[in-house]
Amino acid sequence: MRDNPSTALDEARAWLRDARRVAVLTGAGVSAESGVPTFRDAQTGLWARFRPEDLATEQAFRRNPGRVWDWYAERREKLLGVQPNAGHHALAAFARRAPGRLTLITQNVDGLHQLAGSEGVLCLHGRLADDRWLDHPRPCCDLARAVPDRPPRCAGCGNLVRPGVVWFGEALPTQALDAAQQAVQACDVMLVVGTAGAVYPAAGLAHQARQAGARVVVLNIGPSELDGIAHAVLRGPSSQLLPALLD
Ligand code: BJW
Repeated sequence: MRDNPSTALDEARAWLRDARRVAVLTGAGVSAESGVPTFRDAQTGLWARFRPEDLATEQAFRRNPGRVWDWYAERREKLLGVQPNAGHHALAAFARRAPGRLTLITQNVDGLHQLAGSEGVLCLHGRLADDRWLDHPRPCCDLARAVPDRPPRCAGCGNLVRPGVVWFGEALPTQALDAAQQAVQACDVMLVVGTAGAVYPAAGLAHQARQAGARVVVLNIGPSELDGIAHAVLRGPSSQLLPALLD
């Protein structure tokens, strides 16, 4: 594993130049410089202030739907004023220059990759902006006609609306996960950017890429749980590292 800054950057750039297929897995760190809080950063991460088992599980929502709805509503509102940063833009520009070469897989629910112009983003943990029904929808359930409340509900059967994100203990969207697995099996280089690498199955994608023979490059401002399997670790903010690597 190389982590001498300039050597590792040069080496990773050379791997990318020669790569036919590139997979990128992003996490909350990519959006940190846009002002979106991460989850596990010691001072500023959401899990430093809130307990995930009180907010990011289906059981928590069933126990206290108003509290969970309000927490997500506040995060949705804050997102309205947020813009993609140079890291999001570098990924979108790379994909535009070489269509079909890059698969962008994200754990982020903030929609900033899409706002930067990335297409076909595989959203493993859903989207904060989306709503869906808590229980299997009956014919009376129509999201557009839900009774506004905290949370909104179906006037017919009382089914509750929940945020369209993936909580702990829930399955990831099958299509996105299948496509992500195919992309990491087929890539020559995998970039793992701004993620602690602590949440599975997303973090397992980097292991799969390595086992399939890809070069794995971690880009992170601090240590991550995936450093140990990386061929190169680039330390720094993703808003600087991604343009330096991809432009
Ligand atoms: C910067 C930076 C800058 C900062 N530049 N870098 C195997 C082993 C152990 C446990 C499990 C396992 N398999 C499954 C599990 C259980 C569980 C899990 O992983 N638990 C672990 C935490 C122990 N996984 C699940 O429950 C998943 N589901 C599942 O497995 O289902 C199985 C099933 C199958 C079939 C039927 C039913 C079930 C679901 C996981 C869902 C995760 N959801 C969340 C919340 C989303 C909603 C919301 O937003 O509220 O997703 S949790 C949270 O963590 C969020 C994130 O997407 C995810 C990952 O976080 P991320 O992106 O890595 O952020 P941070 O904050 O952790 O790290 C930020 C990084 O950025 C840091 O490294 C910084 O240094 C860095 N950084 N500034 C560069 N400027």
